[in-house]
Amino acid sequence: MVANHGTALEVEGRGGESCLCTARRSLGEMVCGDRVVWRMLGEGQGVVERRLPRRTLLARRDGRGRMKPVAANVDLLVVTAAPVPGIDERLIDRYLVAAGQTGITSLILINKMDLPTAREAAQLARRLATYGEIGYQVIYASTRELHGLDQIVTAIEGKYSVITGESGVGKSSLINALLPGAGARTGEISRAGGRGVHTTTTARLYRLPGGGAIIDSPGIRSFGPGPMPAAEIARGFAEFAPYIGRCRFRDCSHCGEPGCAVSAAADRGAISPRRLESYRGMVEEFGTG
Ligand SMILES: Nc1nc2c(ncn2[C@@H]2O[C@H](COP(=O)(O)OP(=O)(O)O)[C@@H](O)[C@H]2O)c(=O)[nH]1
Ligand SMILES: [Mg+2]
Ligand SMILES: [Zn+2]
Repeated sequence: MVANHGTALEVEGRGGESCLCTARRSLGEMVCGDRVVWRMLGEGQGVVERRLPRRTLLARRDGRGRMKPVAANVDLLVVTAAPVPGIDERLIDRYLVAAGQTGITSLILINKMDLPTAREAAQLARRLATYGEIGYQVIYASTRELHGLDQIVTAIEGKYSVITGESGVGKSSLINALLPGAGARTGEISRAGGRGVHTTTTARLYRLPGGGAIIDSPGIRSFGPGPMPAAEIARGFAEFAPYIGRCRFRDCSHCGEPGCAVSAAADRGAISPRRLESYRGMVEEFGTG
């Protein structure tokens, strides 16, 4: 499924033929990337008969605490951030945990690298070095100056990816830079808030020329995964792995218990204290014990 327009589902066949289908309630909540069995009824119109099982499902909590699907069946999450509107590592960490939980690999894309000075860029690279050290690919790019795009193409080629991140970081601009003619709508940064005005309202899947596809998603200011046990959140922090099971208490949540091997590792700089802080924030907010 290419896009869910609410009253209609836009689907695409193997041959690239696209079709608008009526959304039937019995199908349940449908999301971009869903694979469906559908039938053409007339010119560009059809009906979705059923949804196939999902290989992965990236979901988030909405303001009311309900889970909202973001994208289905993707292999790769491109977590995007930019010096404008600003980089929030805790938000990045949340995406990484949510993706890991459903079996999606993540990479981090820092866009708008035409904005910082060389000195600021070096500072930024130092600030984000942890991600590279723990095994995430970090790509620095500028969709405006078409810089770093070759690395992105190599990373996403042949895969199904979803691009997420705050509004205004340049997700839709990236789609347009990768796929001239895609026509993804982009927004000017509003002077008041420094954020892009709402332009992408529904997620949309774009096919890549070399196979695979990329899903553009609307910007969400605060991303939260669903409730999960602390141990599962900890699994989303790959660098904790060598210390798990080495704490004094078997059910240690690494939130300040005595004899905690994870805290000790942070104290001696073997893991980033900033990441531990981020983990603890998530346990407080989403942890179920
Ligand atoms: N300076 C700079 N601005 C960019 C870059 N990429 C996108 N923008 C601008 O950022 C704003 C938001 O872009 P958009 O693609 O709509 O962001 P989205 O909300 O993440 O989809 C637009 O004004 C773009 O022109 C970039 O690499 N450098
Ligand atoms: Mg957009
Ligand atoms: Zn511990």
